[in-house]
Amino acid sequence: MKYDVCVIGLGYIGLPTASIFATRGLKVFGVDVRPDVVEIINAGGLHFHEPDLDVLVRAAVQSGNLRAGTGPQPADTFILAVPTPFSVGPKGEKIPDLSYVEQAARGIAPHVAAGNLVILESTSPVGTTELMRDWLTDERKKRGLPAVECLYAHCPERVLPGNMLKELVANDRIAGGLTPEAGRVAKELYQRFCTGEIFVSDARTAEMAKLTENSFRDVNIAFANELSLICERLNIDVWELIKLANRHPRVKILQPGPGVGGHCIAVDPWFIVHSAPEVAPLIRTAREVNDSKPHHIVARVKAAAAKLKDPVIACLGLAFKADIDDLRESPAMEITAEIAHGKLGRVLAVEPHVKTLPASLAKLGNVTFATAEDAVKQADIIVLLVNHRPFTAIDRALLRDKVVIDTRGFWR
Ligand code: SAJ
Repeated sequence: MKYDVCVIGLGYIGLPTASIFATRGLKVFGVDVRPDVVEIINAGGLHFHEPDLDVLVRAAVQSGNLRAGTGPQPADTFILAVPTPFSVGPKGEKIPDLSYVEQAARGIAPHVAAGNLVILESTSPVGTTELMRDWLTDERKKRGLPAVECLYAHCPERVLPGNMLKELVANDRIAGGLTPEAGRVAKELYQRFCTGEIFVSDARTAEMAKLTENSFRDVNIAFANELSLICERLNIDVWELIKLANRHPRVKILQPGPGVGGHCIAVDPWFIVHSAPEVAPLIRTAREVNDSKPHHIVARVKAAAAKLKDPVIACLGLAFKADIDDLRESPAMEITAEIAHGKLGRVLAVEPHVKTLPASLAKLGNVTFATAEDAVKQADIIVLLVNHRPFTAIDRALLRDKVVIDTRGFWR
């Protein structure tokens, strides 16, 4: 059977994208290297949490328009939505790891036909769409298959974890073609579900636009984080300061916190730095400021713990941001682990969005999973790491006579 769309990678982006195309009547085949993920999806289930996504996936599978498997199938359009992490080089430099994109491009090579549209959705360094085309072409040659003319485009996603379904439909998008025709055809495809405006551009600009958006945010959060350090030194409430400064009509400072987590903002700026290191000192420094923030919080906890005998330390929140359950690349996890590892005290870890203590913390020995209420009651030091909504229920009277390190300005 020939599909309309074949989506490679059924993670945070690939699965919603595959599902939404399927619910709009296209025949979609989803591919993932993990057989357990394929099985869950074919049963109409979901292997991670995102509000309302379960309903969409179930509808897509039940309609018969979405099937998943571990290998690609022929289709008119192929969409690559695989991870693009970085690896760390010998001098600590961050090097984009494009191995998943290469694997996916080579994997679809035997299945493409002339005129197919091949889209890279993964956030990628400038030039990756061209590499994708080259890997695909090379793989066909290696296999003795005839060369085929395909259309190639980069169409980055912009959805915010926690609000994905709305943003997937409503956000404006960029369709960056290696040729103008590729951009135009990609635009037509996304118009199937996207109510936002779709701008056609070239692939390199589209790649850079995505990196720029997340770097913009990273640099601005770094500004807020640097202000928080300055204010601590000068004994000023940074949240009060930012609130006042933001009353200027052209000032919009973001919020300081315990660091920047997630798989996007803390990663993508490094792709720019890697491509043009000599001319990206600001973007690099912002990354360094944000990456240093967790260590600064741990130093504050250490100083407080040193004044107490056998302190109990409550770490409130483990996710990388408010009201989600995603613990990966989370500064809150990093801080909690560092506190436990440094044996600063007995640690009570609180995360209302997960059921058990993550294994990486459990193995440290001195960390116990607790409810917010128990942790706050028992602790001598309370470290607020994530501004989760359920924490508003904490009785503020319980904070009295305790050391409170509020990294988000939650209780000010
Ligand atoms: N953070 C702060 N202060 C702030 C805002 C955020 O410390 O004022 C922290 C958060 O706590 C979190 C991190 O930054 O640790 C990132 O959170 P986020 O909500 O800003 O962004 P993500 O990583 O969930 O999603 C981002 C979004 N990009 C932009 O807003 C420019 C999203 O639209 C992208 O689609 C996504 O990256 C992605 O996939 O690239």
